[in-house]
Amino acid sequence: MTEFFPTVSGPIPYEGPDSDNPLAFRWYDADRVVAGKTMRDHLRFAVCYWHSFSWDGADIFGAGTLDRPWITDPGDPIEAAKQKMSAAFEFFEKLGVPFWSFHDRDIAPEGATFAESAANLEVMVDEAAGHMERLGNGLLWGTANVFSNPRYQAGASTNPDPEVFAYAAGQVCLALEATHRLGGENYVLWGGREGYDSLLHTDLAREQDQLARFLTMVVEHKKKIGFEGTILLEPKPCEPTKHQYDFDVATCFAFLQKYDLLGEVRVNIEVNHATLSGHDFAHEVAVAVQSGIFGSVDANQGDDRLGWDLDRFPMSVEDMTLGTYEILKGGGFDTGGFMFDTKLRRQSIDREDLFHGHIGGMDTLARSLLAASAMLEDGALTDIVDARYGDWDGELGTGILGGKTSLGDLRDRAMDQPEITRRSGQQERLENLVARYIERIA
Ligand code: XLS
Ligand code: NI
Ligand code: NI
Repeated sequence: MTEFFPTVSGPIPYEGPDSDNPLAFRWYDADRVVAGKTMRDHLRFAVCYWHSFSWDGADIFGAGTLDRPWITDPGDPIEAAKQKMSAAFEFFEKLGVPFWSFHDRDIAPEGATFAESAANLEVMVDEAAGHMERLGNGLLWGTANVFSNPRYQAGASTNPDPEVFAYAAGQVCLALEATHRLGGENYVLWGGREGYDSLLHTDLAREQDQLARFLTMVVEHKKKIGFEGTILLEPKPCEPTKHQYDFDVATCFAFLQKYDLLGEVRVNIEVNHATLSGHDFAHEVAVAVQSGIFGSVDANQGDDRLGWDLDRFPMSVEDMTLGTYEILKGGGFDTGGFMFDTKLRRQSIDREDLFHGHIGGMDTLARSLLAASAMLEDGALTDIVDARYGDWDGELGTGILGGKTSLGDLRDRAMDQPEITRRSGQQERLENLVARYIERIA
């Protein structure tokens, strides 16, 4: 069998923070126990198939740049797909990553008809099952690409043409079954082209109802086939459409409530989608946790000055620490994990660069885990937050929240009260505290 990554023997070893070896982890020590669980079980890393193995570096301004010998056309599309899959599994094995993720069209070529596409998918799911058995790795999630083919130009479930809805439903049905067959822990629905570019030809109410019906059918089918993974929506505010319906976590929460899907569907939060929606990653996690819909994370970051989905590997320990802190505070991942929905930069053309990107991302998140869990264990911030709201447990607070006090009561009470004493919010002190936890990681 061709070896696609001959310069890396793998599995990538853990060598500690003093190591200068670029092909070693400095922080991610899979077996190290942190707050009662190994790093492997806390972080649940996954590599994505699409950007890492199906993409050759092409962008809207130019052709592919990356050295990707497995993306060739040997004449037979299934042989090509098998070759790509062996490159992917060689990479998963050498990196030493416990999970992977795919779209149906990443692993199997689209055929001339629906039936042909279905047959291709079946062959490639068998192939993947063989690789997974050999390697003993897991599938974090599967999904369907219902946005690339021109038939989806006006969306999949939100299309004005019910024929397109029906076709997409068939495709998602097969992708869900494939995910189930491969033991997937989740099934993801990113909105793709579920949104609009112009209100002049869009019926918002109909499109939302269609989306809800589609999602309900997915939930029904999940139960029918006995899939025990979690169904996840992936919020994103824009791109490719001007306004995506799954704008952010709060929007998804409202949607799930309105259509009675709470308890059935959670969210997959992408770090850079949070940025694009004008939020911090930590904010999106916190909103999901408090709404009971936190599921999984796509760990790719953006760039503060470029307003599109850049899919960079996460390199900011500070940003990731704040998000990881919210995840841990909420009890950590259940079926979710940190998935690298990440792209290399277009000039990082060597195959080995795929290792450097993932090693850096995994180390960033391992450091974030260490800082966040120390903060949580010491109660460094929780004690301050508890004290800050402590008066709500007193007579006044419980009276108000218990519904015993009226607006008029509070008017009367205010008549005899002296001016209120204010307290410092100490934001800078707390920011320094977080910085100290990050400095102290060991
Ligand atoms: C696009 C999304 C996509 C999903 C999977 O912005 O991040 O890659 O994660 O369809
Ligand atoms: Ni994503
Ligand atoms: Ni994205």
